Amino acid sequence: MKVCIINPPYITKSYSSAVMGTPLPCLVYLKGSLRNKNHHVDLIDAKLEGLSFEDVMGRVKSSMPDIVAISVVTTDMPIARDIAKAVKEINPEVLVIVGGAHPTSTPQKAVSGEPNFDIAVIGEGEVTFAELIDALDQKKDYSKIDGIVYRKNNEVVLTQPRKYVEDLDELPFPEWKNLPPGNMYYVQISRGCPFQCSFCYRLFGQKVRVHSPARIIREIQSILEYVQPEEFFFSAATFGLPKDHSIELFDALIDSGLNKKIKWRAATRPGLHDLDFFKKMKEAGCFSVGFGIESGDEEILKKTSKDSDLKGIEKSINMAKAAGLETVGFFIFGHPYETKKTALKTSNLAIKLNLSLVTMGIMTPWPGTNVFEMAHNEQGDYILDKEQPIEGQHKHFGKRVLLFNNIKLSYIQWLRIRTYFLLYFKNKRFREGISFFAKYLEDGILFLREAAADIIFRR
Ligand code: B12
Ligand code: SF4
Repeated sequence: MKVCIINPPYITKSYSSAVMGTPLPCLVYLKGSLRNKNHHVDLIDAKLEGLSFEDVMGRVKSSMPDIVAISVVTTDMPIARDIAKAVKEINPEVLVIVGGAHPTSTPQKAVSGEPNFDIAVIGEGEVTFAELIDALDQKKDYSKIDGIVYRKNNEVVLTQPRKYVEDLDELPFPEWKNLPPGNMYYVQISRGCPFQCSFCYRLFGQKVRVHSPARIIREIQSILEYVQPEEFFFSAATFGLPKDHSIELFDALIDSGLNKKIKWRAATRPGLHDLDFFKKMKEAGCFSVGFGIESGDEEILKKTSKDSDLKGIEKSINMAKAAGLETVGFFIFGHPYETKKTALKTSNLAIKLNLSLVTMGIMTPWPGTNVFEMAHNEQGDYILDKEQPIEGQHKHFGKRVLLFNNIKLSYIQWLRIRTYFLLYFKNKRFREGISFFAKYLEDGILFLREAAADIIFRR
């Protein structure tokens, strides 16, 4: 079978310029699962290569695959639909398979109302995809394959859920050189998260499953054999769980000498690690640690089920700084029951913590989350524009569908600008501030346009 696996292009050009250069892991994982099976597999990572929709379709047309497989997060849905439609226009016999966070969190809707998506893979993809492609190749019945959704006589059929792979090392070793070189590489450490934050969909369940340190080291070495990336991102829902595994990994990085050869970053949550842990992280080659801080209000923190408090947040950040790590803070405005007062506290906390970098997001009700349910049930002081499709719920599509009873979007936009500005200038980090604003100039203009629209339309 000739299979083409696609990571769709970014919707906006400016966004792509800021984050281009990072290969999408699931493409190499999925290709790995078809290794030694006599299939021909092409990968198109449009985001990595900065390809447009037309570029992608040009490549698909020239390779003429039997199957086009698309990886879809919710924000990619409009462009994934366009690709599937264009594929069917070229040849209606080509089968389109989708997978990723969006179909996984919306299994009932993954193919219904989507005439150009034939089959969706739900959950962890490697094993399901390999079984499915084999069945299609051998023209066998695929109705017994776990973890898929498809249409049969206009009915949507959902098969049994796919069980998670317990030992991640059983998954095929990814061959990153199947993609053009990038400047930042995600290396998967674990899958699953035991926490239950109200705004997050846990893609791979609650149980944390890990790759062995030996395999992680081997994967990094295999990447270094053909490219010297600027940095690695140790990908995990919450880095540092379980602790013993992390310590073993740090030791393996130190013993192999990789700690001196690579720079890596990771993201975790406050209140989980102590000073010794951060010091060991630093010794193992980590240069930056991100924290999901979310809010500066104690009550909101309780309501997000984040299970952290302001004291713990400050302590964690100070320890990471004391260990010599850069600190990144992820914050969200628009938590359930957010008010002007609580949002201002979030802005003030971000400035006070004097983090190396902050991202101030606005709540998006991703499917499968408590926030999504609350928004649909008009709880949490949310106002939802139900006319908008779910994938419209993102800033890059213009109109936001989630609004708030107690706080205007224009005020949130003002708070975001205030935070970015005061983080640098109140903390007297003038040079850094100027280079931050210069780096994100293009995004900044879009952001200001968005903010201006919210102010003009009094949203
Ligand atoms: C770590 C993480 C990240 C990391 C690394 C992501 C990565 N791709 O490895 C970073 C920081 C880069 C990131 C970025 C983003 N993330 Co994120 N991320 C997570 C997190 C915490 C864990 C996900 C994970 O372990 N990924 C590992 C990879 C291997 O999984 P995967 O790419 O989905 O691929 C597997 C399956 O989905 C499937 N699959 C995927 N594509 C396809 C395609 C086909 C054809 C098939 C058959 C199967 C298949 O098979 C793959 C292998 O098993 C989850 C939350 C959670 N607790 O689970 C959020 C989460 C997935 N992220 C989310 C979002 C929104 C994003 C961003 C869009 C944020 C943004 N605005 O830029 C980007 C999108 C990047 C992308 N295209 O993946 C949302 C997705 C919601 C949604 N409905 O779309 C989640 C669920 C968090 C939330 N807010 O609820 N993320
Ligand atoms: S936000 Fe982080 S800690 Fe919370 S459920 Fe998602 S991955 Fe887990």
